[in-house]
Amino acid sequence: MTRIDPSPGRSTLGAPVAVWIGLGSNLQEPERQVSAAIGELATLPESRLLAASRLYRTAPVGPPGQPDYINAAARLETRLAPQALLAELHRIELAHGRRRDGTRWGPRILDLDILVYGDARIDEPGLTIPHQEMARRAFVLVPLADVAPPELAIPGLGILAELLERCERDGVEPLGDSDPAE
Ligand code: A4P
Ligand code: MG
Repeated sequence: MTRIDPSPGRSTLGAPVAVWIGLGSNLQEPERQVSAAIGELATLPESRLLAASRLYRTAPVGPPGQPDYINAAARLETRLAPQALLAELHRIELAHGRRRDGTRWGPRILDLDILVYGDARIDEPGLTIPHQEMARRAFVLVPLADVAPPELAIPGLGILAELLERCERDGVEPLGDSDPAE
């Protein structure tokens, strides 16, 4: 993995929180959408992008007939509160032209999910952390394992390596030309 150097000269005062973000797209050149979004995560306020996974081509989970997805994961540290981070992610989704039509698990230009926010367990209107479905989803866990230690404890869900062992990895393939970055 290639290390993304934290920007030099940036303040390290305070206690940033370790955060993992899941990225997904299956519309409008998904590879480009996900790669660009990773670049945009690097520009979030009060945050540093520490690592990005490979890009994975994944079979769609949800309504049939939709295109394959490109999925990835990113590791950040941030001083943004969870709701402020979510607002930043929605801003990026909107800038990519994301429109929510209410179809659950339907096709999308860009989906950015907060998977893990430190050791927080949050259940508020519009924000559930850890992301509810992640424990069962190889398209989330496999990219996450590129940028998180196997012993990562996902609050309320379990240890990453154990969740990975239990999930069905078929249909999750790294793209040949993508390079994990840490
Ligand atoms: N929300 C709540 N918690 C969070 C969180 N931790 N991070 C809220 C981000 N958002 C969170 O999401 C609905 C609302 O969830 C948001 O407004 C936010 O306030 P959405 O993205 O508009 O709706 P959705 O994505 O259709 O629903 P959901 O349940 O979030 O879907 P998922 O779980 O994201 O699944 N198959 C493959 N292969 N790869 C994929 O990436 N993605 C999905 C979507 C389905 N199938 C897929 C993939
Ligand atoms: Mg979502």
